[in-house]
Amino acid sequence: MVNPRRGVRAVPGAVARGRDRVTGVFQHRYPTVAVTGMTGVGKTELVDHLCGRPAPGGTSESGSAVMERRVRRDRRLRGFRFRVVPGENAATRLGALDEVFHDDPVDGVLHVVANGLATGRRLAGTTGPAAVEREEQLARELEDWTVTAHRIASMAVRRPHPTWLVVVVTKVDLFADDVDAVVRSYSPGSGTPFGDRLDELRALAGAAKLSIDVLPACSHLEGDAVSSDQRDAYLAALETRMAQLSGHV
Ligand SMILES: Nc1nc2c(ncn2[C@@H]2O[C@H](COP(=O)(O)OP(=O)(O)O)[C@@H](O)[C@H]2O)c(=O)[nH]1
Ligand SMILES: [Mg+2]
Repeated sequence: MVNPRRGVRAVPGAVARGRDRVTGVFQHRYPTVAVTGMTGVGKTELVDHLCGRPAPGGTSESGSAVMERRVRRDRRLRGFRFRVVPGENAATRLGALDEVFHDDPVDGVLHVVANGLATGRRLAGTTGPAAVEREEQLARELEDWTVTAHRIASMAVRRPHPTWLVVVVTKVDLFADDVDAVVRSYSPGSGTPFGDRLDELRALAGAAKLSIDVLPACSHLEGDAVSSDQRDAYLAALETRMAQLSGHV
């Protein structure tokens, strides 16, 4: 069999430049998606579901702190590349944010939040230590979002084409009766601190440069508040929206 790439590589000059252009087109045919959010919100499990398989080995393949994952061929988001940014460890995290939002900017962003339930505690005990811990986690979510939102804004203003952001409100099995209200609290114009920062981000980037969606999700079921069909429906809706946003339908 002839290796077409090797054949082209042997030809210098204009043809080689043409090849670079073609390679560039090929590389950009499938969207890249940054996955951000603090540790424990559910980034890894969400990406496992979207890719159709668990993480290979569990460590970074690229030698950086960013964990690269590609969607399986038979999936709706075939070819999509996810670049998961670690939520903890300030130094590597800032480098990883630079990588996905500056050095090699992504096409879209999934920012994952969990309604203050990064550790997975149920909402049931709304008094005492659990409630305090949840308040702390909500504050950390907000801090994490503030750092990330700045990076997204500066990426969006620099680029000629629009960027998309989906705020993924996950772990909805832990607050199944409140999903709509919680999704609203993470939405633009909601008047919450998170919503205010979204509004600022949109004002900074410009509405034409940045589209914002907020979608519920669930990638793991604790108890039976959410059925597995319902979970699959949440994930399917998220995939459909990402495909639309990427013109990949
Ligand atoms: N109840 C519930 N737990 C979840 C969900 N998604 C993830 N988790 C759990 O939350 C913890 C952190 O998830 P992980 O994906 O490792 O978070 P990451 O640190 O953001 O990558 C794990 O124990 C997961 O099983 C969900 O939708 N519902
Ligand atoms: Mg993880």
